[in-house]
Amino acid sequence: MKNIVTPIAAGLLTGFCLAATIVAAQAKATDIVISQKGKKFVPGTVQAKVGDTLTFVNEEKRKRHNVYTRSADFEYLKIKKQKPGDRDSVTLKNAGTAIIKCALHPKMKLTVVVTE
Ligand SMILES: [Cu+2]
Repeated sequence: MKNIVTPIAAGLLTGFCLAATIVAAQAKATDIVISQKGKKFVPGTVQAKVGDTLTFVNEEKRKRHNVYTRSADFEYLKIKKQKPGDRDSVTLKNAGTAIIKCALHPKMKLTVVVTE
């Protein structure tokens, strides 16, 4: 009987530990709000962690924006089109530095420094 109970107990313990780790990781994730206003990303630089979300809010009266990057490993940071009032989010999957731009306004630039 001992031989059967021990692996089950070990399995349960591992399950609890995994669940606790996942809950802790989710609790730490932050939503970082970036405003697009006056043809700028505000703020222009953000520090983030893997798992955090970047939420882009177009606060212009008329202008449209979009979000893209040519930074390696961050190609998924992309929002095709944002009308005034639109609010779109992307979750950071990896560490590194991403330079985010808007194709419609080449001077718009946002630097995102992502750590583990
Ligand atoms: Cu723009």
